[in-house]
Amino acid sequence: MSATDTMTLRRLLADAPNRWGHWGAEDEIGALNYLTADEVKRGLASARHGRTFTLGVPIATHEGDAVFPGRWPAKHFMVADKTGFENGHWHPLPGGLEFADDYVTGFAQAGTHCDGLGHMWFDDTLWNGFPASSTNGGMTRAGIMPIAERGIVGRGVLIDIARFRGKPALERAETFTHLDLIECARAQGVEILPRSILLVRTGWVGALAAGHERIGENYWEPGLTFSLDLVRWFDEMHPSLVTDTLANETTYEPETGLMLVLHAALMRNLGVVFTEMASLDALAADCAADRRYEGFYCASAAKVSKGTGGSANPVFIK
Ligand code: UVW
Repeated sequence: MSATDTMTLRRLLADAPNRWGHWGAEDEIGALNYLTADEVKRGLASARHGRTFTLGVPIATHEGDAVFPGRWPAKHFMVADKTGFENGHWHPLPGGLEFADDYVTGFAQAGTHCDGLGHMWFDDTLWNGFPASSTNGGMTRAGIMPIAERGIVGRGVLIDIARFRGKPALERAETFTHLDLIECARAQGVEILPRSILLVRTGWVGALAAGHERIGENYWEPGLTFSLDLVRWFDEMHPSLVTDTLANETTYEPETGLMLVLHAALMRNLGVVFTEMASLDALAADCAADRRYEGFYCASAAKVSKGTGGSANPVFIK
């Protein structure tokens, strides 16, 4: 590339695989099509002890939730509580029942959440070739609803990259590749099978919650980084991707400086469903203790009508 050329996603991904049309012109769930009934049964068979882990992060926390720059934390308001009954604003129901009621507001793309496949795009085209204009006023194509209706269910494999690298959490901008995932799985004694749901732990969400990392100017989180080989590996192995970072990938591709390249290469082009900001630390500690890194993964997103994403509280059963 000459100095005057500008790298773009179109150029970067010109030779990368693309699965538009693979499941028909109307498809809105992409690689979730790979999670068939057989995969659900494979997942169920991998649960041995019945130990259950919920992977959602708390929302509307007092300290302020971690959110990607440009978003703001969820807010929680009490609408009815005991004080309201004491000061006469509320009255007991016939029979004497009183109640607490509340209201929560926040970004669909915050907290532990799944992305609709149309959440990000380039060249005016979303997943499967849907026009970018279909996002206007609400997602009429490739929003969260079809994914929420389907659910994300199968054999989950925890890949604890942070522990593998001997640190509580990866550093800012630290990257890894599919080869690191494979190597880490091997060291853990677990196999990444085709169609596995990969839960990749960097320790980042835990570090943000503990205040060891902050979201500020020049935010750059650690994560998977783009290469053509990585995209081809996803296209051959068909995994779903769950991570404990805000965007499931390192923020900038180190070589080109392009931002969120895997949202384009995996989500937009291959239909890989992203679940972000999962809380994986407790599960990881348990896996390290018993050396079992697989189990039954079951999640779905909130059915936000025309939404770009929906919050989730995935369950992992070992
Ligand atoms: C960004 O939008 C940056 O990430 P997410 O996929 O959570 O929406």
